[in-house]
Amino acid sequence: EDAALLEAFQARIDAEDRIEPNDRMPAAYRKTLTRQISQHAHSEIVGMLPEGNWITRAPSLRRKAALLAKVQDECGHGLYLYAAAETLGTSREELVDQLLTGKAKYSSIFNYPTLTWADIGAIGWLVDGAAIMNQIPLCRCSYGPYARAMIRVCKEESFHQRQGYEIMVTLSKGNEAQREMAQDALNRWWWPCLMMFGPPDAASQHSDQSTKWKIKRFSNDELRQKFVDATVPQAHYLGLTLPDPDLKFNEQTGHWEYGAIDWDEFKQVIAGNGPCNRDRLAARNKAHAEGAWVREAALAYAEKRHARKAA
Ligand code: FAQ
Repeated sequence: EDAALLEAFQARIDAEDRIEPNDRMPAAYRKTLTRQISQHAHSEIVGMLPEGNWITRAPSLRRKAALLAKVQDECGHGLYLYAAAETLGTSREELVDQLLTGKAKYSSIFNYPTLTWADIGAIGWLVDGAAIMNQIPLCRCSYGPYARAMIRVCKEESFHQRQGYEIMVTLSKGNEAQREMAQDALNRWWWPCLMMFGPPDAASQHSDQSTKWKIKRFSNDELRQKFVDATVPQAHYLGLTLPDPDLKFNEQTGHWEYGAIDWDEFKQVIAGNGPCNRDRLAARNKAHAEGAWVREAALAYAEKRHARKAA
């Protein structure tokens, strides 16, 4: 790519200019953003599945209405993000195809099962909590359509997080069985949530370039630490114990230090071998196949209208 373009582009980035769809941009910038935004979209869509599993079993009408709204929000985020990714030149059909054929990644976290109602609390509290930590800085991402999408998405994620934490508060103030259910959910979701932030900085292949291009404003490890620091006191407020014997507060740094993350587990999940990877892809493929008639009908209708206008 020509050096003058790269230099002029970097100067715009350094000046905190927003890059818009019709602007000239390096091919690698387009590629890495298409990758990140589409993976993010896939995560929202696949992310509907673990929680969707509990809509019919929510313990009250109020809980059901909130969960239903949350899962619908996730669908909206996915569609919003596909639209943002499309502004970079790859069609939504192609992006969805990459998900359905297993070529594209989506967040590792959605390959874990939701075994009890407390998992709905833990997902809202921890998974959405982690998502917000990662997405607030993306509101200042250099690519305009992605940054603008994140503003609305973050507002909704913050409702999701509160919804989840409130479930955890209710369960942890409940009877012994409810407290145990809350603790068990925390035990199972804690470590996978720390993995959501991606590999450690030293192993993060995209970080340097994405930081230079101001796609990323904080490193994977920095965001993970912010999440731990924000979340540990919340767990203590609930009277729950974090499943990490090495967790300790460092008075000097003011940070909570955590134990070693099992990066082998992370690699396995990303490679398609997590507890639910096969189920998740099968569910998305089934839904896509069952929706074929809707896409065909919409297309036929559009063609008919077009023909009528032409006549
Ligand atoms: N899972 O070089 P890096 C949500 C991949 S929140 C799977 O560090 P990067 C809301 C990475 O893609 C979840 N793969 O990469 C919700 C790359 O592979 P590639 C979605 C992961 O891009 C809540 C390789 O590892 N949020 O959905 C993961 O600089 C509740 C090397 O990594 C976003 O997507 C992982 N956890 O940093 C919905 C946020 N981590 O592409 C429903 C936007 C890394 O070369 C219910 N994304 N990989 O094949 C980002 O901020 C970044 O892409 C990172 C990764 C931070 C995730």
